[in-house]
Parts: sequence; C-alpha cells; structure tokens
Amino acid sequence: MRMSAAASARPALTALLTKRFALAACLSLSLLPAAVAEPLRIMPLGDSVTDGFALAGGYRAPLYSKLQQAGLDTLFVGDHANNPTSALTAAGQQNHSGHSGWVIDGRISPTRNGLAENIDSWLGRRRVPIGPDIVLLMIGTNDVIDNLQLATAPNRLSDLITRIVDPNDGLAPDAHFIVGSLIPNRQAGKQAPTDAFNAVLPGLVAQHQQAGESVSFVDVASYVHTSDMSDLYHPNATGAAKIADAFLLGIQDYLESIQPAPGDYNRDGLVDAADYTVWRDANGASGPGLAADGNGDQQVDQQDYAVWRDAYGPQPAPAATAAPTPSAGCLLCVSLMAAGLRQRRVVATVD
Ligand SMILES: [Ca+2]
Ligand SMILES: [Ca+2]
Repeated sequence: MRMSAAASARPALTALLTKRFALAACLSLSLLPAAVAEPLRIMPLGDSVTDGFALAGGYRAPLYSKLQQAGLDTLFVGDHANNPTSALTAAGQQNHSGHSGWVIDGRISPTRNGLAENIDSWLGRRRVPIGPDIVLLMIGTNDVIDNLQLATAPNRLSDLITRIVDPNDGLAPDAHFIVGSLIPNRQAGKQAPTDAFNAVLPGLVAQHQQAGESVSFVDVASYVHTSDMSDLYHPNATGAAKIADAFLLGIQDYLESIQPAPGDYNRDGLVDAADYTVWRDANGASGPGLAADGNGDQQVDQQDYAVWRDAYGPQPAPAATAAPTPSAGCLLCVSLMAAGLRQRRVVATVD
C-alpha cells in the first residue's frame, strides 16, 4: 500500500461503513439499511511497545490525538486497559492488546507467552465488544531478544496474520490488518536480526494480499531512530509520536483504498450498469447511508444519477428517465458488458 504524506485527513469513516453494507447492496441492488454512526474500532496489538512500557499510553496516546485531529471517530479496543494516560482514560480510549514480554508464538518459548496461542481468548466472532475494524501489529522484538528460532519467525507471524484475518475462518475476517516493522533494538548484536526480520515483512504482506486477506504494511522502523529510544527496546515520547505518525498514515491509506469510486453504488470496484440499477431502485429515497447517494446530501435523485453518469465515462450512459423494467435492466447490463464499455476498478497494492 502506498504510504505518502498526501494521505491526509479524509472523510473515510463513511466509506468503511458503506463497505459493511456492500454485501447487502450486491444481494438486493436496492435500498440499503441506514448506516449507523459508530467509531472505527482499532486494536493496537503487540508487546510492551504497544503497552507503552515506561511511557504512559505509549504510542497509543499520540495516535489517539492524531486520529482526532484527522477527524476520524475511533475507539481503541483490546483485552487490556493498563498504562493509559489520563486523556485516554477520560476519552474511554484506554483499551489495547499490548502484552509486555510476549513473543509471536509462545508455544516454542520456554519462558514467554505469545500472541498466537492466546489471541483466541479475546478475539473472535462472538467477542463483539472487542472486535476490531483495524488491527495495528508490532511483534517480534522479544523473539529477537531471545534469538527464538528467528529463521522461522516470519512464518509464525504469517500464521498469526492468517489466524486473525483469513476471510474464511479468521478471528476477525472483516478487519484490516496493518503490520508494522520493528523499531530499533539497541541491545548489542540485535539490530541486525531486527533488520533481517523487518526486511521480510513487505513480501510477507504481499503474499497475504494475494491470498485475499486485508493486510497492509507500514514501515514503522523508517520513522524511529535510535535517538528516539528511551532504553534498549522502547521508544521515548518522540519515538512514540513517530510510531503514531506511521500508523496514522497506514490507517488513512487503508481507508482511502476502500473509498468507493464516485458512482460505484454497489461498492464492487466497478462503475457500470449495476450501479445504475442501485440508483434506479433507490431513486426518491432519503436518509443517511444510502449507497446511491453519490453527492452525500441524504437524497437519492437526479444529481446522484449525474454522479454515476459522469463517472461512467464518455460513452453514452442510460438515461435516468428511461427507468427500465427489471427485465430491461438485465438486458441493459448484458448489452453494456458485451459492448465492453468502460469500467473502473479500484485496487489496493503494496509497493
Ligand atoms: Ca459498481
Ligand atoms: Ca444525493
């Protein structure tokens, strides 16, 4: 996924909400249920860097501030609520899943717990109070410290990603997973294995994307320098703010990637006749969360037809007044596809 400074604040929460209704749109091609305003649920997941060892709130405190400044309505979720700042507590944002001292998979460690064998206990389909929309992960520092079978550490991380976001049987199959690289490790001899671990991550994430999992990579390590560390393994306040910067861009880039193209009323990545059908069936409706409300004024009308028509391209689009019958609509779909008229697809990529 592209990471750039251009990824500034965007009205993207609506996009995530409409994503949740995409299946309904595809199935019914009709009026969608009204979207309910709800915060974007973010789970900070990892070890003591996520917990915030020796720094109240860790990177979570500045990230919350930056999310607020970006205009995003978010809620931190997780199985822990320790080590907050007073501001996080006051805002009800104290939750996280940062587990100090943990490795990726504790089943191979003689001394440490890990995420892999424990995460089922707080994350799963039935654990609605915690279920995240986005997971932010940094894990592996303790594997490096222990020299814990590092050759296969990426495999363990890969298994953990799949365990969480596998579309078929993951613990949070609808969540997006943002994998962060590891910040500097100042213990003697540990930066090289940290770098080696980090170097594998982009390719690993790409493999998971190709498998249909919603995963992206954020190179947190490129933001945080050794001067930003408070001890051997943990960031100071400056470093924590930089981690927050990295994850904020990762979140914004993900939200941008799922933003439907103008006129893509059934959220399938294409602007085509199926979207016209969604508009036609909803024409005249009003209220929040309407998929065919292309200009966001909570009314579905000719202006939204124009949004779809203009996105469709230079070719003649079906007239709004034609209002074809369902059978005529199907014929229209077939004829348009046969003619190979313009389609647009939105694809999120890693680079
Ligand atoms: Ca579409
Ligand atoms: Ca409208």
